[in-house]
Amino acid sequence: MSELDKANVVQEERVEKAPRKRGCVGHCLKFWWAYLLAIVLIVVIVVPVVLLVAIPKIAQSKLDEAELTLDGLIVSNTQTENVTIALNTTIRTDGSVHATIEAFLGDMYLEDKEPHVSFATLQFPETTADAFQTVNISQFLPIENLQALTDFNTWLLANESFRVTVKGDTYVRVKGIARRYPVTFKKTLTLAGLQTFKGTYVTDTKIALPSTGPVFTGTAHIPNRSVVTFELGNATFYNYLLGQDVGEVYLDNVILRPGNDNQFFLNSTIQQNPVISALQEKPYCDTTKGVIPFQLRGKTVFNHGQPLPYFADALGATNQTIDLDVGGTLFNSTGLKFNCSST
Ligand SMILES: *[C@@H]1O[C@H](CO)[C@@H](O)[C@H](O)[C@H]1NC(C)=O
Ligand SMILES: *[C@@H]1O[C@H](CO)[C@@H](O)[C@H](O)[C@H]1NC(C)=O
Ligand SMILES: *[C@@H]1O[C@H](CO)[C@@H](O)[C@H](O)[C@H]1NC(C)=O
Ligand SMILES: *[C@@H]1O[C@H](CO)[C@@H](O)[C@H](O)[C@H]1NC(C)=O
Ligand SMILES: *[C@@H]1O[C@H](CO)[C@@H](O)[C@H](O)[C@H]1NC(C)=O
Ligand SMILES: *[C@@H]1O[C@H](CO)[C@@H](O)[C@H](O)[C@H]1NC(C)=O
Ligand SMILES: *[C@@H]1O[C@H](CO)[C@@H](O)[C@H](O)[C@H]1NC(C)=O
Ligand SMILES: *[C@@H]1O[C@H](CO)[C@@H](O)[C@H](O)[C@H]1NC(C)=O
Ligand SMILES: *[C@@H]1O[C@H](CO)[C@@H](O)[C@H](O)[C@H]1NC(C)=O
Ligand SMILES: CC(=O)N[C@H]1CO[C@H](CO)[C@@H](O)[C@@H]1O
Repeated sequence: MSELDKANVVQEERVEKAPRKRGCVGHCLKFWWAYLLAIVLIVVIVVPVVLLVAIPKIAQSKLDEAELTLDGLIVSNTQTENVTIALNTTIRTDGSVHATIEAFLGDMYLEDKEPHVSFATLQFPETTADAFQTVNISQFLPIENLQALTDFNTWLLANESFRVTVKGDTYVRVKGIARRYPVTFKKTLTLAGLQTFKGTYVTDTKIALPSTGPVFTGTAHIPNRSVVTFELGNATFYNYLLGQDVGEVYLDNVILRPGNDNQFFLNSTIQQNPVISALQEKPYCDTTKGVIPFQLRGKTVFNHGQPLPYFADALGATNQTIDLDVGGTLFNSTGLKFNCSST
């Protein structure tokens, strides 16, 4: 590019710039109403869009990202028509938003059972969006849907793990903004189930032989796999031996707890003949050395005289196998020893 050309370019630029400035002033003065209109439009449309659309969206997505964990669940004062329910929960967020989530009613239901029917409605207190906070709830709960509560107990009892959702409509207040924004609190928790008390064993077994029939007693050790504490009371079970109903098993004053070796006195009536014939059958007469598997299935649950169908029917939905050393107990208690029958 020659010197002259460069000068021309500079010249051209100058020539072009000057009228633009003048034009703007003129333009601005001439179209001041257009600029005013633009500012008004920003105030009237953009600000409300931020306030009404963007913030609620952010509030909802921050709430959706928050994590809820259940640290403890206690069901106590269990009566036929009501219970006291207590939950200790932790809510974790990224802590980036200064907001308050208003108190709300949260419905709890089994996530994997359709249709979704609430088994408990809990009053969740006002919370903040802090990075870490514990929310503990304790409330009296009238049983509004017996079937839903029974289903929850059944799943808790039978499954290795299962999912529960807490859902409620509430409002979020963001610091510095007067408006409250509607949001939906919806969290799905995965809870450990009791696996039909798999691993229960009975120690200190004894057999008494009163005229009314054999009475088998012992100490039941029930594993605690879940975070739940349940006040059951007095539970009665059907007792099956090789598919045959042979008596009843009683567990008194049962309060199931986590973080505790759940030990209960076990008392049962068992019919003599089916047990004696089992003791003479293979594999119980040789391989298992008198240890026989029994199936227990819930029959009734009474707490201080009140029937608790939501526990009884849950315990009645599945059979739980426990191995009892009947042969050894009988030998220790009575000196009787049975051999394999020849037939
Ligand atoms: C909640 O935590 C408190 C304090 O550790 C404890 O006393 C209470 O039993 C817990 N409740 C539940 C439902 O886990
Ligand atoms: C709870 O239920 C029992 C019956 O199961 C009833 O007698 C009692 O009055 C109920 N308690 C309340 C506070 O409603
Ligand atoms: C809730 O219970 C936990 C124990 O699980 C306890 O550490 C915490 O202080 C309790 N929080 C409130 C707000 O009571
Ligand atoms: C939980 O247990 C119930 C009852 O036994 C069963 O119907 C259901 O499919 C199980 N659900 C899961 C998620 O394991
Ligand atoms: C429990 O076992 C008994 C005896 O084997 C059987 O009749 C019954 O159908 C079983 N019940 C369930 C729910 O599996
Ligand atoms: C065990 O059960 C039998 C039969 O119901 C009953 O007679 C007995 O009193 C019970 N024993 C104890 C210690 O509960
Ligand atoms: C369980 O039954 C026994 C004997 O009938 C009774 O004394 C006790 O109060 C009952 N316990 C509960 C929690 O109902
Ligand atoms: C029977 O007695 C022996 C010796 O005291 C003991 O080792 C065993 O555990 C007892 N068996 C039962 C089932 O009580
Ligand atoms: C089982 O066999 C032993 C030794 O063989 C014998 O002493 C005992 O009497 C037998 N028991 C019965 C119930 O027949
Ligand atoms: C399976 C389970 O959670 N077991 C717990 C039961 O409670 C004891 C404390 O008594 C814990 O050590 C176990 O981990």
